[in-house]
Amino acid sequence: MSHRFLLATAGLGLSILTMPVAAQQQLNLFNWSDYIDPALIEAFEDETGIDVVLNYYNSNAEMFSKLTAGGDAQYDVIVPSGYFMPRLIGAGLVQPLAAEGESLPGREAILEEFKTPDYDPEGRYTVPYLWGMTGIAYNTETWPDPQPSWALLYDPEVNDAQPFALLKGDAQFTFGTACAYLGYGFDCVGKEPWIEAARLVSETRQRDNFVGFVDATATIEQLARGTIQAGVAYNGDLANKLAESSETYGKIGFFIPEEGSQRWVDVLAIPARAPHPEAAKTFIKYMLRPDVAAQLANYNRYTTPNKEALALVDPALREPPVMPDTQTRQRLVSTPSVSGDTLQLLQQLWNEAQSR
Ligand code: N2P
Repeated sequence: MSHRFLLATAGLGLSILTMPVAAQQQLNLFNWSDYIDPALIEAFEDETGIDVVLNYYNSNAEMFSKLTAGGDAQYDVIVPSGYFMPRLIGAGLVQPLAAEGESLPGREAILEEFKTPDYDPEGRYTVPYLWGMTGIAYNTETWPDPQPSWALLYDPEVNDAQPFALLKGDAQFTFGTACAYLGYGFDCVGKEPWIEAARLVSETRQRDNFVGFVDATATIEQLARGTIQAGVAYNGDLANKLAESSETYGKIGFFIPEEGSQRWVDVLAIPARAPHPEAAKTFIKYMLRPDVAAQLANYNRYTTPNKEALALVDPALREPPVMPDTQTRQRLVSTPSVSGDTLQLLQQLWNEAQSR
């Protein structure tokens, strides 16, 4: 029996002898890669006696397909982007965090603007984890002073020869980048803008310098290696890598295109058939603690939706480029949640855009 397990059960006295090894002593966390400080996991394990098993994904689409393939009975906590929640709720893949009319203790620490979001109006299914922005990451030696525009990816006259990538994984995301460039706004929804976006993505794919659809985290690695010169990435991922090694990542720049982009919120949720739902709630309550939320943000270089944590984070996280200035904020929109026929149309156009 591990030392940690003994500690956790010491208070239970003799009953331990008659109990099977507690089923709640494990937590299967399914998270984006490189998205939590390992020290936070260790501290949680030490404090609670719960062993954390980590599994990773790199896009909402990847997470969604694992959940529908049985992952909803395998994982205890997932970290989808907020706009993905209605799809998960609609497909019966997540469970409420608290009974109706009740709320999870610790929720009061959340900033007002994140308490009753569109994707979960009563705050029954989610607790916000971190928020950030999507933009273009590029090689500053190739483009010392680029126009901050999606044209760097979509206009062959702006970039006729340098290798570049588009974002893999989620239709709405990549169509958002195309829609913004075409003037429909990143939060475009509906047949007309999506057909145009699909056409643009499809044409772009056929350019000689298009390398492929690449996940945002991998985009940064490919930029560092020189495989690509421009792609789509998230602000904190780059900041985190820069803090790790300015030598490897120092030549990568980042901007929020002037035509607009996305501000996303990632959330904690519990899959419908999670094997350890109580451990999951213990973990979510832990993540709501201001000191823990601040450490999470400091490590990841993303912005915290936790009001009390905001006072505790590294001051650099309360300033640009991590915290957008007023001008940048005006260019940011949330991705709207779509469902039913609209979602089907989106998937169909996305499949076509990737294969035609
Ligand atoms: C993980 C970044 C994930 C944020 N490295 C995307 N919403």
